Amino acid sequence: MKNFEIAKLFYETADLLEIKGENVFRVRAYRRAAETLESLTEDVAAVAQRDELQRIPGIGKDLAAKIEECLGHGKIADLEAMRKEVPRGLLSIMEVQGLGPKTAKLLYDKLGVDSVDKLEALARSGDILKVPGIREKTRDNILKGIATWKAGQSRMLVGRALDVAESLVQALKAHGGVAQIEVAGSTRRRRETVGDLDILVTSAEPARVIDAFVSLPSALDVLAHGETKASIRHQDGIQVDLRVVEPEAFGAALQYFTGSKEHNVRVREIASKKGLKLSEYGVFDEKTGTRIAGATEEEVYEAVGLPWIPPELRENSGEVEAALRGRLPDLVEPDAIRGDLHAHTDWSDGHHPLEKLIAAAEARGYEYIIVSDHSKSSTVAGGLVADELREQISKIRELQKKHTIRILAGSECDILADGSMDFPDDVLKELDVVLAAVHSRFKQSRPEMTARIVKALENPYVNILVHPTGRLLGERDPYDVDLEQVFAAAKKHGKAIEINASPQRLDLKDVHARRAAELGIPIAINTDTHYLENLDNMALGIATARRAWITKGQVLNSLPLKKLLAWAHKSRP
Ligand code: DGT
Ligand code: CA
Ligand code: CA
Repeated sequence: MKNFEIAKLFYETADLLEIKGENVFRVRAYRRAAETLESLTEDVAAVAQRDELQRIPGIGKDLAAKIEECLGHGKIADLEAMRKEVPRGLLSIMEVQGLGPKTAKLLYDKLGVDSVDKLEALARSGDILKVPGIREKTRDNILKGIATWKAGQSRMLVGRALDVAESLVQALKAHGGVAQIEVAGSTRRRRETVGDLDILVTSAEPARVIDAFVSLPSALDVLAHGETKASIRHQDGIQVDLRVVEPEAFGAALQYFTGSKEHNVRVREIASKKGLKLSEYGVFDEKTGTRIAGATEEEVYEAVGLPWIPPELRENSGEVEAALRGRLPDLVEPDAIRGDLHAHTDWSDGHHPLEKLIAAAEARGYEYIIVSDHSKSSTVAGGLVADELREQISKIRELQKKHTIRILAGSECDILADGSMDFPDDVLKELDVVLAAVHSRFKQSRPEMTARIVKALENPYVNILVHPTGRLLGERDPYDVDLEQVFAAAKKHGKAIEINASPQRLDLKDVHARRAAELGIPIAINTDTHYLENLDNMALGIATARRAWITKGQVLNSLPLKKLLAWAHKSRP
């Protein structure tokens, strides 16, 4: 568990303790500990490993034990118990900022407010002002809080959605009664953000599965509760739809609920031309109504005359036509990746020593790993000056003697505002691979930003343009840049472009990566690791590459080491 996740549980504990009218000092202790955890720069797991939790200000023996519990079990038993005591409706309205636990309880007791919708209606009508202690100002704050809550209810990053989905699948399996289970919808297609989760199940005991689902501790609200269908609002703020379907229709349902809607429309048209009816229940002969297929997706596609189409391609962006012509791309698979070409260490803003990064990459069976810390102008990220970089290079060469994995000396070198590189050529030439990135002056005009990046790509030592648009999903828009010109320069000078696999970035995004790859630009799929577990994000980068129709042959880091180095050094003077 990450610091912020534990903090979230502590905040919730504090709220519930307060509702229950527990000792105010205990309530305050949890809140303060949560704040401390949020501002802690180090991973609390690392502190726990050193057995130094109680050295953190405000963390005593009890709270240290709770942190250990989170790290060990991913939850707090006391909190789980309290969640069961406090009505769900009350919990759900407490998510609204500006509405403290006391006011929430008051509204729940006096007016029966048990949903955000009800709260909003009563706040707008002014009825909540009748409750003693609720003033105009409280009402304004509540309405503002509701607006923020609604904004936060919008789409979730696919990385997080996958984690939530996986935990739900595990929980449902653990309850028993589940035969087949799959996550469908945009999550299965690996869209960069997800509106809601769609889970499909087959079961001999649908009621058992549905009851288990709506009773999950992570279910804040039950939005619908039918015999074979239910929807909940998950504590992480996403809606989850669960459907129990017949085994003979599982493939058809999976195909239908994976979407996209536009893809499904095209497939149904093709079915219809063949005199077939395709629905979530199966493929049927239109005249006789006989079922032709439905148990597996493969047989559903086959019945309408198509090969199985990978979910990442199902966006009606040419995949159906390609499938009809037998020209679906042979999409890149995880085992094609021979190494990671973007990773940080604690020499700059990474959270682990160099040695740990190397060991982790080696444990993954990678053939190579790069060390690409920031350059000096990225001061907030602790960028290295030339001497420090040289020191790091010699350290890498020394460590190399003890390892079979090839440790590549690199740098994530800033592209300065005028397009020059943060290190001079005589420093860059000591590196095995050079990454170039924009980290400042994001607001430059489109012509300025484009010229800046194009100039960087002209540098003979630069190899890979990383996170090419600088976007942070839901936080920062991409900078204004003419990607066509950037791609043209990359192509002309033989440079690669990155798909940054970090869930907040996924930059280049799918459609742009598809264009770059079509132009023949090598695509590097990199994790930009800052915490060792970020190495796992490679899967998201690969998913994005697959959504971009990218094949193994187009991926830079599918090259064996020798070829990679030959490529990286070919334009050097
Ligand atoms: P999301 O949740 O907004 O990220 O996107 P999806 O694609 O998961 O969409 P969702 O959850 O509304 O529905 C899941 C899939 O179910 C969708 O991709 C296709 C299918 N589906 C849902 N409603 C319809 C519909 O009205 N017509 C058709 N053809 N398919 C639908
Ligand atoms: Ca969905
Ligand atoms: Ca849905």
